[in-house]
Parts: sequence; structure tokens; C-alpha cells
Amino acid sequence: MKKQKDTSSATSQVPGGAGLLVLHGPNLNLLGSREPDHYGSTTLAEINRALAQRAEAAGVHLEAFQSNHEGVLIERVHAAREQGIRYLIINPAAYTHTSVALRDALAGTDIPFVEVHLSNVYAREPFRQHSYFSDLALGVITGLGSEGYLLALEYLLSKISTDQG
Ligand code: CA2
Repeated sequence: MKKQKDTSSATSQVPGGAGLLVLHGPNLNLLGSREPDHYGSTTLAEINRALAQRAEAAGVHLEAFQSNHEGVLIERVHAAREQGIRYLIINPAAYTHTSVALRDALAGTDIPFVEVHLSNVYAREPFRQHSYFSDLALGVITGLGSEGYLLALEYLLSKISTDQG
């Protein structure tokens, strides 16, 4: 099988921790090209760059990863545990509403995470109003576009600085 494209971007290492991982689910690689009414016009690369820059300014290592495949995302979550990732930001995209397997991976690794959605899932079709992740999440940000990722990051950076005392 062709190796999945890893859209990761790494910044400086934080002492004593592997930092943050941002996971993007299926079709989010299309951001900025189609459906701007729902998902805005910012590309995934622009979102990842803004997150990496903000994390770097705080001295925190941040990687981002997108896949259109459930098993690849699950394996990235498993690898995150091996890596010692402290917190995750995840937009599971359509897997939000379908994937017990990805939920179980997050529950099994016990890495605290914030769930982010670009669109307001509660203002859309009823099937988008159930998430397999929200009850496990530290919190959920939905409907604030790409800014939602940055808000999630600000929250986690403040947690990291509190954790470090
Ligand atoms: O609002 C969100 O962030 C979603 O997680 C996005 C998912 C959707 O299935 C969820 O219900 C809510 C869909 C991502 C698809 O992204 C595209 C981006 C550009 C063009 C087409 C699809």
C-alpha cells in the first residue's frame, strides 16, 4: 500500500515532553478548495502552519497529521502514546459520527484531547449531532472555523504551563 502522506510539521522540542499532536480526519486535506460555506477558505497547510508557529512561540513541540483512513489514524494515536505526546487536538471529521474504533484508540491510550469541528455540527444534519468522542474529550469547540484549532491550542498551552508548575 502506498505510504500515507504525513502533513506533519515539527518545531522545537519542549524539555521533558513530546508535546502536542493535531489529528485531522478524512477529507480535511480538501480544505480551502471546496465547500467554503461550511469549512471556510483556509487550507489545512495554513492551519497547521499557524498552529506550529504558535506552539513554537510557546516553546512546545507540535506535529500535525491528516489521513483519509481510519486504521492509519488509529495507528497514529497508538504511536502518539509511544512518543509520549501530552495532549491531542483532533477533528475526526466524518469519523466523529461513525468510528467506535478511533474512539477506542483514544480511550485506550488515555491521552487527553480537545475535539474541534470547523462547522457548527449542531446547526447541520441530525446525524452530525452525535459524536463518539465528545464524552471523552476535555472539551469540544464547534462552529468557530479554523480559529477553533487555535483556541484549543491556547487552552492546551496553558495546561502545559500549569502542568510544568
Ligand atoms: O465541521 C467539521 O470540522 C467536521 O468535522 C467536518 C467533517 C464533517 O463530516 C463533520 O460532520 C464536521 C467533514 C470534513 C470534510 O472536509 C471537506 C473540506 C473541504 C471540502 C470538502 C470536504
